[in-house]
Amino acid sequence: MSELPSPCNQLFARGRFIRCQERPFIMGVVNVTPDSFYSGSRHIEPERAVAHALELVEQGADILDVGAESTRPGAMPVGEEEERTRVLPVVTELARRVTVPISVDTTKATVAQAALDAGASIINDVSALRFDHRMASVVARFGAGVILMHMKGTPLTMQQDPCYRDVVEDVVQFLKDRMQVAMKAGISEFNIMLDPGIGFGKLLEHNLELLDRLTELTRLGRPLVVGPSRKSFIGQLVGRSAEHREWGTAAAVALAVDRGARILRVHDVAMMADVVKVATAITSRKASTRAGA
Ligand code: HH2
Repeated sequence: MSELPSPCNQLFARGRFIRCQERPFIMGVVNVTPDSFYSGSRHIEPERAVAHALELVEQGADILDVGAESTRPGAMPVGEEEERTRVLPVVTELARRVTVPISVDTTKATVAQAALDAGASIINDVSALRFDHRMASVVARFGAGVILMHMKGTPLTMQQDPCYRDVVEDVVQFLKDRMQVAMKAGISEFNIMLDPGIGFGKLLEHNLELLDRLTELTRLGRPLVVGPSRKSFIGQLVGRSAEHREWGTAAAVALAVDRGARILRVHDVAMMADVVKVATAITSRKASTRAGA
């Protein structure tokens, strides 16, 4: 039986109830970029990006995440105008054609504002509102959902010898602080999702520990977004390029579901939808057994 959402972890985006407490949601990645780390996700022409997004919805995506600036380690930043030009036609067309919520992966307030005007309802800010001081007020004004993600430094610097006292405690403290900043700026707690930022300023061991101890992040009381899809920590373990990391991704997704992830950000929606269904069937059985014991 599915768990009913408790009031403290309900999630809304522009007034719409996102039911990810009833079952984990799949967020499908749509990259309108020429340089994302996984070649299968690059769709720089808007028509191809839209076609790909529609396919992901067919395959079971509960949310679409449209991004126009690669955040892979060492990526060169994209200018504001260029990012807006890439993202807007795709969001505008998708807002007409899909009913699932559209998230936009950006750290720039002007891009976020234009995307929200065009019909997006979630801002996925990998800087957790740090890179653009106007971002929080844009999100607040629209009552948009927002993903606050942990990253050490910036995409240009984040993999330069990242070190932590205790990676889980440090990420928890960072997310707690960013949540306070967001709420002070007028963003409702009910609009916030949190993400440990797999691969963002983390060594292999940090990524593994965060995934293993993900349950500890659930004490923050907000839905957890987790994005392990095809990332390099999987490559380090299985010795394969990003094009051949779907099985490794499946293992990470299944364990993240077991440890409390509510939104899985993935490239391979059809495959990971099956993985999430099976993992959820097993974990919810454990929960109901505990409840009945
Ligand atoms: N990972 C990427 C981008 N955005 N957002 C959140 N909230 N969590 C993540 O783990 C995350 C993210 C990297 O993946 P991708 O978009 O496929 O790559 P690129 O940044 O190279 O376009």
